[in-house]
Formats: sequence, C-alpha cells, structure tokens
Amino acid sequence: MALTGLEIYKQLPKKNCGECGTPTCLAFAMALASGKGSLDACPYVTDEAREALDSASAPPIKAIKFGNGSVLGDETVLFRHDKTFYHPTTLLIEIADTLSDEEVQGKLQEIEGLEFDRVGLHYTIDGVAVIEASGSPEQFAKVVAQVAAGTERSLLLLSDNADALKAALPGVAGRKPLIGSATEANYEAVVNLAKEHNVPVIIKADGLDALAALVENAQKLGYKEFVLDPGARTPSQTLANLTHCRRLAIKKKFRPFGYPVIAFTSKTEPLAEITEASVYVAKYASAIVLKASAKAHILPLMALRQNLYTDPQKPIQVEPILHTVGEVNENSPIYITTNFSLTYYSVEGEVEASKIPSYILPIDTDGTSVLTAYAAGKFEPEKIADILAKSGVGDKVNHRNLIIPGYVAVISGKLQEISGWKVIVGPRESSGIVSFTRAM
Ligand code: B12
Repeated sequence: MALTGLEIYKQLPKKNCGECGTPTCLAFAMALASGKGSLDACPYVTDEAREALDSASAPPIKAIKFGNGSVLGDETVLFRHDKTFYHPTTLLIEIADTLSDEEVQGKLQEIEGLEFDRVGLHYTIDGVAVIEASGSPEQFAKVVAQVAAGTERSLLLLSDNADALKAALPGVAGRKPLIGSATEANYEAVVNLAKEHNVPVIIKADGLDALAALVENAQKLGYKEFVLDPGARTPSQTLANLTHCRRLAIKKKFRPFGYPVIAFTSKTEPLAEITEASVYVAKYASAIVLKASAKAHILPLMALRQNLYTDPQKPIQVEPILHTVGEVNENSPIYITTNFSLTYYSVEGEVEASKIPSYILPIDTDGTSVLTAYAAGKFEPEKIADILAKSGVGDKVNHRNLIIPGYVAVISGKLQEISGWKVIVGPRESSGIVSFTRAM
C-alpha cells in the first residue's frame, strides 16, 4: 500500500528550507506521495527516515531482472480484473548436465525452434535452466558454457552445491543469469557469490516458515536480488505456497515474501506437466522450470499466458487501417470486421486460406469482438460507412460490394442505404469464409 503524504511528512526534517525545489516539507511530502518527486531531492533527510520510507514505499513484490530481458515479479494485484498482471511468467526449459554434448545440442535446437505467432504477436520461450545432476562442478561448468554458446535466451544455473555454481558462474556472469539455490546449508556462500557477480539468486527452503526465516538471514548479507522457492514439488502444495506468498506479499505487505516466486513442475508426462504448469501460470509463479519442449505442448501454455497477461482494459488490437491479403487487384473482395486482434486474425487466416487476394477493413471498436462492439454501439452503419469512405478502398476496386460478419446481418440494410455499397452478409463464423467464397 502506498504511503500517504502525511505519513511521509512525519519522516521529513520539517525545516521548510525549500532546497528540494518545493516551498514546504508538506508540499514535498504530497509530491512524493503522488509519485512526482524523489526523496533524494531533500538534503536533510536522515538515514533512518530514508530506510523507513524506502521500505514502506517499496513495491509489494520486487522486480527482479535477469538474462535477456526477463523480468520477474513487480505485480500489484491478486486478481487480474483488479487492475492487470504486468510481467508474463518466464518459462524456462531444463537441460541436465548429465546429457551428452549431442543431446544438449539437440535440446537447444528444439528450444530455439519454439517460436509462435498469435493474434499478431511473436513470442518465444524465455530461457534455459541448466540443472546440475552430475555431482561434478567441472561437468556443470562445461554444460553451462555449451548452453550459453548455443542460445541467446536467459539462463538459470541450478545446483544446491555452491562449488558447482562457483565453477560455472564466472564464465557466463556477463549474461546475468539467475542462479540457485541458496539453502539453509549453503546460503552464505551462494548469496555472496550472487552478490559478487551482481546476479539474482533463488532462496529455497522447505515450507513457508523456513523460507521467511532464510530470506531474513540472507537479507542480512546486504543483498536483496531474490527469487523464492518454497520447496514443494507436488501441484497442490506448490499452488498453496504460491497463493500464500502472493497474498502475504500484497495483502499483508509481509516483506520476506516481497519477491517473485519460481515453480518447478513435478509431472513427467508432457500433457500432465503442461496442465500443472497452467495452474502455476494462473496462480502465481513468476517463473516456471519445465521439462516439455515440443511445440505442440508449449503453444497452449503460451496462449494461456498471453491471455492472462493481456491488460483486460486494453485488448490486443490491430491498426484500424485498410489491410491487404495477397496481391490485391480491382476485383478483390472487401471484408469488414473489428480491430480486436482475436477477431481480425480469425478472419485474416480464413481469407488467406480462400487464396483470393482481398482487402480487410477493421473498424476501430476499441479492440472488441463483433457482437460486443455491436451491443456497445461501436459497430454502427454510420461509423462503418464513414470509415469505408475515408479508407479510399473505393478507388482501388471496380465494384461496390462489401462483406460483413453474419452476426451483424441486422445492420446490412441501413449500411447499404448510407454507404451506397451493396452489402453482402457473410457467414457467422470465420471458418465459413472459404466455402462462402467458393459459392460466390
Ligand atoms: Co460481451 N457480449 N459485452 N463482452 N461478450 C457478447 C458479445 C454477447 C453475445 C453475450 C450475450 O449476451 N450472449 C452480448 C452481445 C449481445 C448481442 O448484441 N447479440 C454481449 C454484450 C451485451 C456485452 C456488453 C454490452 C454488456 C454490457 O455491458 N451490458 C458489454 C459491452 C462492452 C463495451 O464495450 N461497452 C460487453 C463486454 C464484454 C467484455 C467483458 C468487455 C468482453 C469483451 C472482450 C472483447 O471483445 N475484447 C466480452 C466478451 C468476451 C463477450 C463474449 C463472451 C465473447 C466475445 C468474443 O471475444 N468472441 C460474447 C459471447 C459469445 O460470443 N460467446 C459476449 C470471439 C471473437 C473472435 O468473435 O468478434 O464475433 P467475433 O468474430 C468471429 C465472427 O464474428 C467472425 O469470425 C470470428 C470467428 O468466428 N467474423 C467475421 C468476425 N469478423 C468477420 C467479418 C466477416 C466479413 C465475416 C464473414 C466473419
């Protein structure tokens, strides 16, 4: 919870010197409360006040950055509809250091191939987790180096043996990997190693009480770049831990849990594993380490993640301009739809499949579906006629035929009357477009 101006004011020196650029300490406190100033502007604030204000105004879950643009945490709500979720769960695929060189290479190739386009966005797997299972620091360092050479993606170096981490980290520290795990037995060595190389570190304990105590001890080493692992490896206990951590961090501002949490899947059968990972994407893992790496298994998980991490108030949209599919000509048909990405790309895919070069004109409906837009008065004949005229498509074709979605057949008469174009009512579902064009 953010501090009020008065709470901040209590911590200020109350000299009203104006050296911060604001005439009074109260005005300065109000500016800080509204996020419009920095405490650094006050030359007289005491260290104790700074400490109190810093920790009270810290976000409920710290943002932890690592690797190639991966950001964990920095979430502010329990439920997406309360505001939005900000940083999509980082997905990492594991590679054990017991694999042969060829197996590591094969796995890397598979991981590099995990690229998808969905509703106009391109997305890939975020990172690779190298797991030390060999018991040999040298072997771990060798496989870490091989993986680092074979991928640009973010890296997680995972071993409970501080010596293995010490052997592997220096060679890849420039990639800013996440390392782990600091446990009760090794946390001083592992946290100090992370601190020395300025990389974030996983703090792992068995259960929430032990985790809170270990985080507090680890913080005393003067480092706070932490990711939490509450230790459970069964879906139900992991879900319970993830939910408790998020609730305690956000609702109670319990500082030891003010860090992102990582989850590890326990299932080995790919579909069961993806189902398990889906639960953790929904609640509340900031990162997940997975075994599955086949496209067919990863795609549904990524689609779920994309849906959950889309701001509900800003649906993914396409530019509401005249789009072309294929080499259009003066006979090309014109499809009218909305600028909601899900709607637009459903239509575009089918228009492409019809193999007839076509125009598609998405109307700006604030990114809503056909019927949602119609019900909200955002897909009205007057508006469509106006956008159609302004699009200039009339100059590009030698016909005056428009195809509209079957769900809004009801607007066809009025649209025809206002626009002067012949309005053809298309099928309700985009899947009907190919057979519809064949029958035209
Ligand atoms: Co709503 N909503 N909604 N809604 N919503 C529904 C659309 C529905 C049908 C629910 C119902 O009552 N049964 C009603 C509309 C009733 C009607 O007019 N017949 C409805 C209503 C009433 C509303 C509200 C007005 C409710 C209210 O506040 N009173 C508000 C309006 C919000 C506003 O902007 N003011 C509302 C709000 C919402 C939210 C929660 C915001 C979301 C909106 C998400 C979004 O659009 N970005 C919402 C949803 C999700 C839905 C829901 C469940 C799904 C819509 C959807 O995403 N469909 C529907 C119910 C349902 O349809 N099951 C209700 C998927 C997309 C891809 O479908 O755009 O229709 P689509 O596209 C398909 C076809 O139309 C076709 O291809 C696509 C795939 O087949 N197609 C074609 C598309 N373009 C073209 C073009 C051509 C040429 C052709 C041939 C085909």
